[in-house]
Amino acid sequence: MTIKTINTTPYADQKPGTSGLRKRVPVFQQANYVENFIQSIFDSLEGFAGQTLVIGGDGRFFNDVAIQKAIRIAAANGFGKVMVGQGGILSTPAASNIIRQYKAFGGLVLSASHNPGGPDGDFGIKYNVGNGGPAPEKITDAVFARTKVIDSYKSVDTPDVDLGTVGTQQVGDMVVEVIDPVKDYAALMQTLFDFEAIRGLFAGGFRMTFDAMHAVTGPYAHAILEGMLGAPKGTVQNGTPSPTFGNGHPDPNLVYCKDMHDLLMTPDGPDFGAASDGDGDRNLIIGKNRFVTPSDSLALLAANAHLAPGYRQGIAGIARSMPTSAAADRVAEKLGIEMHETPTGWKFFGNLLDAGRVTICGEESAGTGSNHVREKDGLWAVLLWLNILAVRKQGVDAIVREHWKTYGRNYYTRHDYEEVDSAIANTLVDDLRAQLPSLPGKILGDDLQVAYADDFTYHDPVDGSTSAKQGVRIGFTDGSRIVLRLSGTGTVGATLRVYLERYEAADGRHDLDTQLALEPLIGISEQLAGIKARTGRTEPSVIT
Ligand code: VG1
Ligand code: CO
Repeated sequence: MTIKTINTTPYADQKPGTSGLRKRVPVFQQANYVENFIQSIFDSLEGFAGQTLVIGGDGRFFNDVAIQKAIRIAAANGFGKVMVGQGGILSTPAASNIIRQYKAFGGLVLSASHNPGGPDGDFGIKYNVGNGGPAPEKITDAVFARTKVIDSYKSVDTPDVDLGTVGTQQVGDMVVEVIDPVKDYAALMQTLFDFEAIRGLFAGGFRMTFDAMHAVTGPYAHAILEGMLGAPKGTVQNGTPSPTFGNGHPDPNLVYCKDMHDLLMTPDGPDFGAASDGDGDRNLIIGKNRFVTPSDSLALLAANAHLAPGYRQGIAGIARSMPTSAAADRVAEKLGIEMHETPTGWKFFGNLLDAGRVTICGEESAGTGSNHVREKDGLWAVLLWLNILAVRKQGVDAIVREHWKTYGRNYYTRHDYEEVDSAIANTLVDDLRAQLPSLPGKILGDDLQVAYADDFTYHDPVDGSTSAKQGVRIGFTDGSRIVLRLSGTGTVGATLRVYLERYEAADGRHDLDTQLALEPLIGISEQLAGIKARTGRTEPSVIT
């Protein structure tokens, strides 16, 4: 088999964001765009000769094309084996598990997650390291530096690999093993949760609806919920992955899952609703008459994890991304365990999980997970919820209310302004940063006093690395908080995210409307940042 070295010219825009490189599909379709990026990843790594690379994606448009390119480049660069999901499918948490279980060198996850797919939608490529988690910044920085100067890539001349059948094939000197995308993941879930108890729950008439959003969790949810756990057929909706996600937007939030939300608010609706995103790492949880915010869900899962067999010994610690509400902090405090605040993006949890300092992690963006893999995991969260419901024999609403009565409630919302002009968004953030030193001590709104105002810098306690400029935080003396940052996953213009939080004590009022409860903070954020005046928007594009 001859290895070809093909000349190429660099692209200037291949900087990985919060979770890999994400661009519109036509950008990825440019000559050598995929090749340059994948070769730059391999050029930034050492010691993979003869080792295994895992490849899988969420099945979106262009997945099949990119996988064939990735396999050829991997063969030409000297990997010994590629493990790829049948049909090119692996959810992000399943890919993480395969990397860990088979001690692979690393993996390529082909996904733009919750972004829409299709010829005009988004595509993405992310590299995960040997612990199964997203590459740390040290590697993504090296990859970006390499993309700016790359002048050739390696490939082999072979026909496309047949991804339709499980089994092994040969590409040059490299073995390609097509694997069942669901089997190992389902087996892992079985070690963590009390499947017997959950089967009992369904057998007792518990009614659930799960929306796979035409994305990657369909096959997993069919196999686990309807197959292994005995949920009635039809529990899983939109369960066949489609390259365009059924022309939908596979983001499990109250905008794109509004119908499910409304169903759960009706008296004869199901007991429990859940959804996951394009690549299967996010989760939305809605109980009968109770939407659970992702920040609350993290706190609740941490407080109740010991009810599931995999966490019976208790949890070592909790980590949350900085914009995530402090609800989990109160649980950690009560349990007397470590609590960590990290920048946005799952890659920052890896070191803490590897060091055994935390067991459960979460983000306000509907991501929760544990040390079972090194990615957030949508179905894992759903199964842990089901395990808790089965053991506690209470509904979601009752459990949430009890939690608030014990720990207090962190009212929480996020306002997104999408596709804002980048220059305007950057100036807005710069101007806000400039105000920060003058804010502490000031009274804003009617009566809120600023306790601190800074741009978050993270010091990784495990490897000592520092990540600066991770988002503006303005904290108030009553525990309220405003956070503002620019998204690192958008593909057009800038997305401005404003995160608002207010704490209400255990004996306080837990039944306020969230947007009303946070109105004073919404006003202050507007006063400080001038979002409406600068962007011309009258309201956020998405409220979660
Ligand atoms: C967003 C979320 C972040 C999440 C990231 C990847 O990033 O805020 O919490 O980790 O998406 O999730 P950003 O930079 O746009 O705010 V996923 O499911 O898109 O891989
Ligand atoms: Co995702």
